[in-house]
Amino acid sequence: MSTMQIRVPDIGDFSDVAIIEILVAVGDTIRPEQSLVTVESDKASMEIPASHGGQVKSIAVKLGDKINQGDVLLEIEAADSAAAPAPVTVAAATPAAAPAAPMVAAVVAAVVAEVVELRVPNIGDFKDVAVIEILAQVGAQIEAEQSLITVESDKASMEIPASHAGVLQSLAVKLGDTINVGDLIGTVLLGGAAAPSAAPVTAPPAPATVQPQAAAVAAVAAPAVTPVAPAPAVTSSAALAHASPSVRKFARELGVPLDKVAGSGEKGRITQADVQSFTRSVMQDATQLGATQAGFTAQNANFMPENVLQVAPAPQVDFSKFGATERKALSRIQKISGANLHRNWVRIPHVTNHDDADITELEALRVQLNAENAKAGVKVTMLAFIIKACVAALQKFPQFNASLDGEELVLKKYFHIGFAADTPNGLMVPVIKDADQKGILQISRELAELSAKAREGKLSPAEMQGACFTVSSLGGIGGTYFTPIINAPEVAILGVCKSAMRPVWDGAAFAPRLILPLSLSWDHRVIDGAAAAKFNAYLGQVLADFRRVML
Ligand code: CAO
Repeated sequence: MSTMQIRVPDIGDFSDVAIIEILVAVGDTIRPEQSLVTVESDKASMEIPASHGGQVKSIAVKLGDKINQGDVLLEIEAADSAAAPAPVTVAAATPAAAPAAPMVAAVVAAVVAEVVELRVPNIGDFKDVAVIEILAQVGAQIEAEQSLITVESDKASMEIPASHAGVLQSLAVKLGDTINVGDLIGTVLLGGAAAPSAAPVTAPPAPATVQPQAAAVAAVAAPAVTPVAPAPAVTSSAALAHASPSVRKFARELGVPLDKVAGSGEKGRITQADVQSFTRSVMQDATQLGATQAGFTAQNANFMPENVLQVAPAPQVDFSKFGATERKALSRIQKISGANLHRNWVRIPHVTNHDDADITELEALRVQLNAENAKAGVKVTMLAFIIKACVAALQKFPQFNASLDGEELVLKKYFHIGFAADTPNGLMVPVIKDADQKGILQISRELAELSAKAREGKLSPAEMQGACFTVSSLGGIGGTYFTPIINAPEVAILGVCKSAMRPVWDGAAFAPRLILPLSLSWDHRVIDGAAAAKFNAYLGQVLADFRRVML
């Protein structure tokens, strides 16, 4: 074993580039070519891989440090065989004959009269890289060095700037195109102000910096970003959020944590508009935080409390260090319900009361009803009775059938009960409308129909709207008690778990009784503990003796 230093390899013309991510930790065992740090300039970002494998003894850099070729990154303990010839692939990837040049090359230009073709310059080992952003519009005046497009490989992204100022006449690429050295990006009319949108430019000013030439300029203006080594099969989960360098810079200036921003671009890429809308959403939430409104607005779906509450960001862990991993995108429903649940959990001061209901007799009735109705094809589950019992409790305790609107309580005179349904795509909450006016068989029928629709992803928006109160039943699955999250703008939710036979003292002896565990979460701004305890107790009484539903 020997100790060796891992240094920054030849990274082309990157100099004084800031470290924005450290991808390894002391004690990690690293492989040659594993990414160690991510650096970023104002135009490109790249990961710097290890030249050797071994165990990390110390890290010589920290976030924000500016580094250059030759700087020490890490010290590792390497097996002696590994310390021999350095298998550095990064430096080798730099085109050997390329002259020193700006970090991102000027675009190769071929000039025809006053119109200059903008082509992809030498971008080192970048091949078939995807265009992920178009940064300029046809008809717009562009400046020399202004970024035209962003391209991205699996390890780095870079912006390709214009070599000449003028009016962008055409774009030859679109999002998703893959490009290579020499490909046409577009054409620019040298000099002149932007054309009015409808009118063509008829009198372009004389070219300022490029002499008209008949043939394409063959020489490469400069090498571009030094490409990094090929990605290892399992990449760091602490990998960069999907955003171009300019968006990263923009986000940094605003103090926006990119890992909290949902990307709306191609493949979930974060655009400047996403950063702006995140900022708007956080600002709005910050101003609304003190308000006593539980209502949901689409704009605050991305609410990130740490931005307001100043808590530390979630840890970024490279799980692949500990074993094999696989990444799976959240479903659309998971994303939507996740944002809503998060908001509700943060905004509503939840308290959960647990209680038990004796459903021995009710279960006997349920079994009997199912025997009688077997031919009718309607299966009665305990959930139908629970929904009906909840209606009775809501009628007795109206503040549970309410929503908070500013400093007023909206008391509802209707009884629409939502129920949580577990579907392959995530949690959905269909609604049984006017449950007070429906019998157990009708509610059972609707439960079955709505559950089936939920699982098939066929619920209409109307079938998921208007609930006053929600029941989340895990009774068919198991468990004893849990703490359900209130489905805002409702003010309470009942969680139900699996009933079980338990010995209950009847004053003289223990008797076997079927006990249903109840968990009622309630909004402490609207309800207090005494009311919640009474609600649960009454619910228990109704379930124990269902005749009380008629009271
Ligand atoms: N105790 C004991 N058994 C129960 C029970 C209870 N509280 N509730 C239901 N069961 C039994 C049913 O009687 C049925 O038994 P059989 O198969 O022997 O007839 C079995 O459990 C399955 O019931 P079910 O789940 O099909 O029907 P349901 O009406 O009770 O529930 C639905 C329907 C859609 C609510 C349920 O299928 C579901 O999706 N539950 C999950 C809800 C959820 O995910 N909540 C968590 C939200 S927070 O993440």
